[in-house]
Amino acid sequence: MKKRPIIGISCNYTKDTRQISLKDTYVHAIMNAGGLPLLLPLTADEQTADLLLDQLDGLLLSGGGDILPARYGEETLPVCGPICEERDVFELMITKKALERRMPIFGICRGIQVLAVAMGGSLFQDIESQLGLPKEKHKQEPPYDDPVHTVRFKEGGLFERITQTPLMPTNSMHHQAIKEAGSRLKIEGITMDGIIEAVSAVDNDAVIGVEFHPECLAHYSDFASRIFDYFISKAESYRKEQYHP
Ligand SMILES: [Mn+2]
Repeated sequence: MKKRPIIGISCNYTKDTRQISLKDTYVHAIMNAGGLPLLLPLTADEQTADLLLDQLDGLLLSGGGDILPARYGEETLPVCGPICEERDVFELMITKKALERRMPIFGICRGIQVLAVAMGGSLFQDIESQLGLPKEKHKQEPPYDDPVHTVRFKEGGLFERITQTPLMPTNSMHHQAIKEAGSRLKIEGITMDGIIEAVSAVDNDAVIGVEFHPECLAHYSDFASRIFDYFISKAESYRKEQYHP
């Protein structure tokens, strides 16, 4: 019996109404690529996080709000958006644990930022005010499957290999971005205005992140669906490595 790789997806948390939530575009992109999505609860308990990871073959860090700047060594500026402490704590903990296990990780939007902070990097708290970029360039209005900028992938790099293109038209729904990728992440793609939009781990090509939203493009963009196919193939390999008959 063939099992499908199980992909844990981190969710949003709204403390006021005690609601855990996730856009179903993530779920469908994982299922269409052959994975089995599992929505993750939030916990600050280390043992619970370990037990969750025991069930998974891959970790998808989804989009969402901002990370507390103190977690990357900065004071919070007025331009920083709302913070969810529970989500910061859970995602940074489970990401560090997944990295230790060498589990495949795919960070999207906030997820690439979580990946960067977990690996010692830092963020721009607001690219519009800190870099003087026009807001509409990276924070588009719906529909979100409409490309608004182009990401240029590193020549001969991992993302060029995955997507089979040097230039990928992408959507954009973020006001923060990676400032310093740190020594553990390779920069794999940037926009024409210099924003880091794709990374991979220096020591593990199963750990990737993007600032754009391929889950909203995957139904018609081969480039976007190839990224999900790649992630699921890495999760499949990881599952086989873990399985000891
Ligand atoms: Mn962008």
